[in-house]
Amino acid sequence: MREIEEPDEDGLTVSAPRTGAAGVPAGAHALKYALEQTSPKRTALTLLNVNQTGGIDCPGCAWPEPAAGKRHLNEYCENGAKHISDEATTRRVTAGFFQRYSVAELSGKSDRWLNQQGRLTEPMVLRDGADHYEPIGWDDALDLLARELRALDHPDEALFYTSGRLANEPAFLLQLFARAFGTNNLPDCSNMCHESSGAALNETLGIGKGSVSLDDIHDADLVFVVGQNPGTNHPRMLAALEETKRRGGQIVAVNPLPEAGLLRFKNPQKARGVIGRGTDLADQFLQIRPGGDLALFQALNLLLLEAEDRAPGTVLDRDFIRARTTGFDAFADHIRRVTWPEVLRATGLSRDEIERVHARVLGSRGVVVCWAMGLTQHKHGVPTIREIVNFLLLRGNIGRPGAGVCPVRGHSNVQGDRTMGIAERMPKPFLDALEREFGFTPPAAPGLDSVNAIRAMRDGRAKVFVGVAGNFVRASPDSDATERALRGCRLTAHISTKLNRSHTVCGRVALILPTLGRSDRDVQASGEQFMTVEDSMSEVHTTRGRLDPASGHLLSEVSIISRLARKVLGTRPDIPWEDFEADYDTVRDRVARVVAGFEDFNVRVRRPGGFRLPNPVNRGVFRTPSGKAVFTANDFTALRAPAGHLVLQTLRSHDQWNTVPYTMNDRYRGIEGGRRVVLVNPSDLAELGVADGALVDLVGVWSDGVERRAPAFRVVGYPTARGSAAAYYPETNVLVPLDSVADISNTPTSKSVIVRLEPASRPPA
Ligand SMILES: Nc1nc2c(c(=O)[nH]1)N[C@H]1C(S)=C(S)[C@@H](COP(=O)(O)OP(=O)(O)OC[C@H]3O[C@@H](n4cnc5c(=O)[nH]c(N)nc54)[C@H](O)[C@@H]3O)O[C@H]1N2
Ligand SMILES: Nc1nc2c(c(=O)[nH]1)N[C@H]1C(S)=C(S)[C@@H](COP(=O)(O)OP(=O)(O)OC[C@H]3O[C@@H](n4cnc5c(=O)[nH]c(N)nc54)[C@H](O)[C@@H]3O)O[C@H]1N2
Ligand code: SF4
Ligand SMILES: [Mo]
Repeated sequence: MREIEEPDEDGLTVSAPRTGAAGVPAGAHALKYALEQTSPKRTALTLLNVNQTGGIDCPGCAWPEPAAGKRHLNEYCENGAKHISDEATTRRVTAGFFQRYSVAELSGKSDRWLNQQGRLTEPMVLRDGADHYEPIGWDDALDLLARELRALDHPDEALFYTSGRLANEPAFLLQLFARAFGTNNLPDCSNMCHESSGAALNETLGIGKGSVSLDDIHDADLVFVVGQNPGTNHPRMLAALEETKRRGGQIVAVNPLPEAGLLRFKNPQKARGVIGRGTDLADQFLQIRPGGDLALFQALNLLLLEAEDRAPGTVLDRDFIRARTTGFDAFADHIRRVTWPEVLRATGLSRDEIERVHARVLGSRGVVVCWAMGLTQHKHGVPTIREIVNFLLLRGNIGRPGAGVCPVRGHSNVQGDRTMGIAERMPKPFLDALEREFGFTPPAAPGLDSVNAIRAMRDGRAKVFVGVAGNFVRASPDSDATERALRGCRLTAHISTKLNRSHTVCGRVALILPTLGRSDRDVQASGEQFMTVEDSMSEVHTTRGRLDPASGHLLSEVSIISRLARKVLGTRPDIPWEDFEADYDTVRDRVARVVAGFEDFNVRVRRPGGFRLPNPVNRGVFRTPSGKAVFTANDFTALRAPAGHLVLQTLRSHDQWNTVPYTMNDRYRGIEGGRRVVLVNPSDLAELGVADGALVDLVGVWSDGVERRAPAFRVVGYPTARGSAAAYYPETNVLVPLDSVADISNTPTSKSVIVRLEPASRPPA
């Protein structure tokens, strides 16, 4: 067996951060990764099909494709190519591999090593007291899991975690099974991701989704890109922003880091982008302090109110505010109490910079605000996003062309999973529809989200953990606490495509249930199947794999969930699980009757490009209790670290997919050959008396007094905002306290961890 070795962590080289993204080098890097993982033939079979009408939906991010008919032959980005080759790899994890490595040995391997071993090929079990996983047949594996589930004192002792890789059909079946079994315990990656966006948008606009389409981005006069690194995490968003600029729009980027993709873009799909200098993207870059965005948008709102005072009737959209919103007066009173010294301290910006943005706002009719984890993973994530809604409502920038809210989603189908009912609390009309369709009463009590699921396992209230896609152990905060929680379970089971850390942190008994990926052909009793996904802009379309499955033993997620459900529930309630498994059209027929907006699902999704779910906001309809959009008054907060400390954000490198690093490089930031680095502003280093290049431990500070330490990080002087630092996730998850969560959304505050730097307690690994 070919073993993939780790490169030396101390092979680190640091060069100046890049000032632009994409272009030819990006394409070459993707192809190199693809050919390392798989054969030229498989590369061609998959890549030519990515994001084509009727092809494979890129398993990367949730950025939408252009309309059918307007696509390029290579409608994918460098990172999309890496994500798909990582799945289409020809490397295999076999029964022999598990015979060779004990679970203890696997626990000692890095996340990257585990992923590089290749695709999982057959179901494996770790029996009580055993050191090694051993093969188990599908029937026995599912019997074992079903027995443990049935033996629980209450269905709420089970947890069903999902990640946004899951397509709509298995997502719908999983929530159906969990609710028929009797629990709403459906924690998902959203809880750690865009939950703050959903919470803020539901409250203020009546729907937890973005309101814009690609055309709105193209047609906007002004686009804000806030708390987001699109050059790495949503690369084709740069093509959309380039189009905005071409049509005369402007872009304002707000970020503590001068990310390459925010500054300039060389479009690899255009000759001009390949040979030329590319497009300058951001017209203005605001290097904000972490957590300063609430203050920034409050200042912009104050400036708008004052401009309206000076020239009444010319700045605010008075008709829109009167007819379509509530809460304006209380909001305005509140904003008028915001003071500049507070704003400048919280943001680290100058008044002049903010006034220049204000001037751009006054000169723009259509404004779109885009954001991602730089806003949602802070204690004040929800109020920050509510303040952005205030900002847009003031000038009627919701529900008209070229304007609106754009939370840029992470996983390719994370939005669809929510639409299908993957959430620990779903609105009553959804549960009622399930009841009508399937003839059982879903549990009414809310279930557990991700953070509460960890607490429940820790406290012995949850005993069986089932993970469908994802890598719960590494995605979650407070790694040591999370690992202890999972080890306390009676059974942990994971439905996965590839090996990851969650398979090595086991309950008393553990199961690995290997499954088909997006790129694999899925053949069932009625023939070849396709599945469906919903992107960040509510476009629903098909995804169909073309490759021969990684092994003859793999089952699809739909098959695994349907068979498990039948074993656990028997024939009550009367749900035709066999039909669902045999023909996914029968699943979609049920979705059409349960989920609003999916009428005629099977017909409409087969049309080229699929269909867009309606967003009532774009018809001026707000499904809030008052029937109007809601202005909110949000308390002003500034995020400060105590003297001698820094605010650490945990983020993604260019070469990773969430918990899975592909290589040790982060090209745009000039970091190569190592991931245990911490980026700090040189002036802060001077103040702290720490040398650039020093080896340090990152030590977390939190009110529970527990010492959280991430050992042996190399300090890199880097132009980040003063007082802040950045290091990669998941290596730093050990530092994020379980109880440090965003108000209302309960999302871990992965972008504001208070740390100090101490001389390293051990040499580099
Ligand atoms: N290649 C690749 N693509 C991905 C992923 C991946 O891992 N790899 N993951 C996917 C997923 S699930 C998600 S959710 C998205 C994540 O997409 P992003 O949100 O772009 O991901 P992060 O790397 O977490 O980057 C957060 C950005 O916010 C900035 N930031 C941090 N704190 C603040 C703040 O207080 N204010 C402001 N204004 N900015 C701040 C950081 O400097 C950084 O640029 O990407 C998706 N796409
Ligand atoms: N500190 C810190 N923590 C974070 C974040 C952060 O910025 N900082 N970001 C958070 C965010 S935004 C997110 S979304 C979460 C991500 O958390 P998750 O979604 O749980 O993690 P992933 O790394 O995407 O999961 C990768 C695994 O998914 C499995 N997989 C891949 N494709 C498939 C498939 O088609 N089917 C099945 N069944 N399995 C598949 C593979 O086994 C792979 O190992 O992490 C969160 N955690
Ligand atoms: S932008 Fe996102 S969805 Fe599109 S090809 Fe790149 S990774 Fe895939
Ligand atoms: Mo995410």
